[in-house]
Amino acid sequence: MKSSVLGLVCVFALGLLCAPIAEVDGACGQRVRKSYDRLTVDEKRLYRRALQKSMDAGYYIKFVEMHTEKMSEMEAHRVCMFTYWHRYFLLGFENMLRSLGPEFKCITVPYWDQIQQNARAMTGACSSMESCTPMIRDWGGSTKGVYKNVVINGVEIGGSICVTGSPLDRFCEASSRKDNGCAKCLPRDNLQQQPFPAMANYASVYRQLFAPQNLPDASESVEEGMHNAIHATLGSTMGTFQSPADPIFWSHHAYVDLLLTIFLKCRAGLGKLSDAQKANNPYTFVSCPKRENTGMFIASSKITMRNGESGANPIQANAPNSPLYAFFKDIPDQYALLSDIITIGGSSRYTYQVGGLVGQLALNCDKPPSGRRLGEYSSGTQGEAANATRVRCESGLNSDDDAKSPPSSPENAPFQVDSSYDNDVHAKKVTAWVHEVTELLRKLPEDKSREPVPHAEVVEMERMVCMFQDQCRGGVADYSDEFKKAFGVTKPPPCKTIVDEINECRPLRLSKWKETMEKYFPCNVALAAAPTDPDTNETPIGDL
Ligand SMILES: [Cu+2]
Repeated sequence: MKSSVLGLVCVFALGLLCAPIAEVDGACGQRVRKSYDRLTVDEKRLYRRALQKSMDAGYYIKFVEMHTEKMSEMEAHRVCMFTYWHRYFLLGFENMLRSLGPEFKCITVPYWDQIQQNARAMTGACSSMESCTPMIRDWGGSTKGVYKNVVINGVEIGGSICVTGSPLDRFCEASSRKDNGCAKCLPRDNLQQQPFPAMANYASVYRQLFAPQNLPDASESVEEGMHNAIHATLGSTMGTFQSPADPIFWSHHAYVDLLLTIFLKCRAGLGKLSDAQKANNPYTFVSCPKRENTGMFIASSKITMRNGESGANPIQANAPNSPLYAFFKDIPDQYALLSDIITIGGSSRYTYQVGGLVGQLALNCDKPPSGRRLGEYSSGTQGEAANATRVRCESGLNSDDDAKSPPSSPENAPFQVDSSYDNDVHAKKVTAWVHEVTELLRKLPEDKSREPVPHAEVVEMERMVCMFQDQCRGGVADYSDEFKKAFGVTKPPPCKTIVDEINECRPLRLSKWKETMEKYFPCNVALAAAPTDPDTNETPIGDL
């Protein structure tokens, strides 16, 4: 066991950053990230205190700077290294929280289990983004605060309200401000008015993860799927690249990170590849283009992640003169070496505790609980399994590559399994619905007009979920112009493309699709501020 002596690091030049740095060592064992909803009340309070302390210490805003700095952002979004850039970012953030004092030394970022929350939204147990997401309510909600915009690291952000509940009462919007010069609130939109997005549904996430055949495609599929849908639905700060200013960001990205970890586990296995093999494997690293014709990411490419107020005088996070050096110095900064979470070097290795629907994806991969892979029975229905937005109203693909699915691995050990999810009534309803629809689709005559594709049943289920969202959960719309501009998005959300296509030229295969859904999921659910059946894990953690 290494020593856990505390050091003191001060950045005198700024006069702002001065906090104890705990050695980021192995005293806590392997890091295990858990669903926020599975934390105890004390663990939830501890994490929120760490967020507050990181804001007070002046570290928090530096992470917002790195997400917006031009050269860094070029490697972070709309690019094949999206997953690994954010993995490095999260590890540095987690190390920073761990450094804030002995009580925080074993903390991990809790993930936002969006498939589970979507299941609850589907069954009507909750309805709005806020009522479905305990961490939003625990971190200030979205309706109490003051009316003002905030210039976060040089960019003015508005919203329905500037939320003042903890931990946002400690938020400071620029490195050069402190104490009473800080906003002490964070803009959010009214999340009691926003339904939970369909792109986080089990069937949709399944398609996003298992239709792609290599890392760049999987990364893009998740980035353009549930990742963007959640950012866009939350809007305000979360709808911009200043989004790390909202603590929800870290839990959202921990979930994205978990999903891409499931992709690797199901394709190549976790802990199976040497560093040399990681650098040349379709599921871990393939050379892929940078944005704006600036070259290629190659196996030896290192991450660009720089802090500096409003982008001025940027310093690489792991450079010895960086105020964040202590948090990044031990994390491998070569993209290819970040590909497998359980073999990342030094103290950075980590894993996830999983259960419920995301546990099914993690443990069974593209095999449903009955043991048969959904894709084995594809009778040829849709042509766009690999990318729901790629083809619209055409007669299928002419390539046969997409019809071949790599074998799934039975190796489950790398994840920790939490069986307390097993009897969750909402997850069970989704599973029962998946089984019923699978059987109904298999009874239909083969659709000879289209090429067979893997996961055809689940692709059809995603189409049903998108239509259900459109007709029963507040509608499916294109992204706002502001969001498109902020995130550089050019395509509509996959659900929008799907719904338009169903309405224009390709109806759902089951004529009684809506009745089939309503056996499990009520259509008319009014948006509400609180869930209708709060379970025991929804104990409010109160204000500090
Ligand atoms: Cu990002």
